[in-house]
Amino acid sequence: MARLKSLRTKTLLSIAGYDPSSGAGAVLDLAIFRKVGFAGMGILTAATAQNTKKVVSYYAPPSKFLFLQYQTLRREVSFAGVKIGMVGHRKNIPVISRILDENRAVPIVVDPVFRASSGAWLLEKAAIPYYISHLREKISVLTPNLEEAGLISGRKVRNPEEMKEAASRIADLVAAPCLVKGGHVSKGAVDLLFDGHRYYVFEKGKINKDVHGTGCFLSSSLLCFLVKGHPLAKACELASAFTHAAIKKAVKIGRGKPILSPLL
Ligand code: PXL
Repeated sequence: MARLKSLRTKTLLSIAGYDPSSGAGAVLDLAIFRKVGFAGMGILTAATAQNTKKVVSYYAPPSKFLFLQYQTLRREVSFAGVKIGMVGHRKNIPVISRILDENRAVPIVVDPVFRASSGAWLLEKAAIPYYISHLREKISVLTPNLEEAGLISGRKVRNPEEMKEAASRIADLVAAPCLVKGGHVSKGAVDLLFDGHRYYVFEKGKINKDVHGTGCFLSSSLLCFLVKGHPLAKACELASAFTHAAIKKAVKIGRGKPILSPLL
């Protein structure tokens, strides 16, 4: 009986970086997958050296090794959904694109991680158009924050009107819906979805708390809600609310930003 249950448990894959503080990246993704009721597996694009204050450096293993990690898991497991976070190196982009080709039938959530909130670049800026072109027509939804939306669309994104423009422009570029995350410190921030037809605005209320890992939290919980069968707009609403609740409970462990714990 227990064996039958484990065979029915759906497995989600995170393709992401390792944050030793556990506040973001693959560690957080896997904790959320498990918290929501899925099995979680992760393949690492890069290992960072960071604490709760800042990213000091990172190392991306050769892209062949990323593919080997995927292939090795894939020999025995099928994935019910895939989340992509930090890419780490432009050479990982074609490998990720190939993995997406092999997982066309399941939800794919992409969180475009370009820069840590402490300022360090996690993917070279010049690789952004290359990255976006490799995601085109292969993903379910892209979830940039305001800065990432600006870097992808080429225009500043500071308010709900600019979020709307950026969301539709980005949806055109990737040929997929776009959820722009409206920041976590400004008053009355919103998340805004453009699904290719219309806009949806998710009010977040105000929390004056700058928390590490909110982007990873939102995108990995969004993947969970999609795989559970919710339509996109409902899944975004649930993920936005789940993230908001987690921000309220974030804990300060080091001297830097508070971090999220899906177990609290
Ligand atoms: O929050 C973005 C992010 C994602 N993934 C990893 C990170 C960070 C930010 O520091 O280190 C691995």
